[in-house]
Amino acid sequence: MQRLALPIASLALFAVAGCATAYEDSSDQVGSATLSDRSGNDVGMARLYAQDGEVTVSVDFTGLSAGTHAVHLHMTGDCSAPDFTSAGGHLNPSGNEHGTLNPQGAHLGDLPNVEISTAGMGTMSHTLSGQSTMVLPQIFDADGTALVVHEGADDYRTDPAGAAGSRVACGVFSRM
Ligand SMILES: [Cu+2]
Ligand SMILES: [Zn+2]
Repeated sequence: MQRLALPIASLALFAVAGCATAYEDSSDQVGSATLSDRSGNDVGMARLYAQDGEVTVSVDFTGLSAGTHAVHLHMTGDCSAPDFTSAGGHLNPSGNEHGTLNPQGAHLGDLPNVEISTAGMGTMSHTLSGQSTMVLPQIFDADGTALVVHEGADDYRTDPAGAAGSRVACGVFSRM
């Protein structure tokens, strides 16, 4: 088994890397959001890609506090309030409860936690459930959509927001 395990792990790594590269193809990019913290500092960039009928959110973070942070799509593209509550609740067109570990979940806007290094860096990528023809009109609806980062981790089950604490960064998606 020991001799088999390594080549299989290598193949899995190769598959993941191949996938990430495909989504970095700028011709598939359909939107972006510049993320700002509460002091107005630039703390990263979120990009939306539409490929093979699905939508992927990829985020590069810089200058966030180290540790585990929740990341969500929030229903209103408005980061104007100092505490970012203007972005509203999670993007949830299906009327579900919050969290991938919640039997009544999840919201369309529920994304995986990101691990931020001591240097303040981190990346997160997630393919949203549903076809892009359904998902993109939800993201680019009349009042838009924001990507919000929280102070703490999402427990993936506590309705309505994963017990993730206050909002520390926010960015509004624009279409491209
Ligand atoms: Cu959130
Ligand atoms: Zn949620």
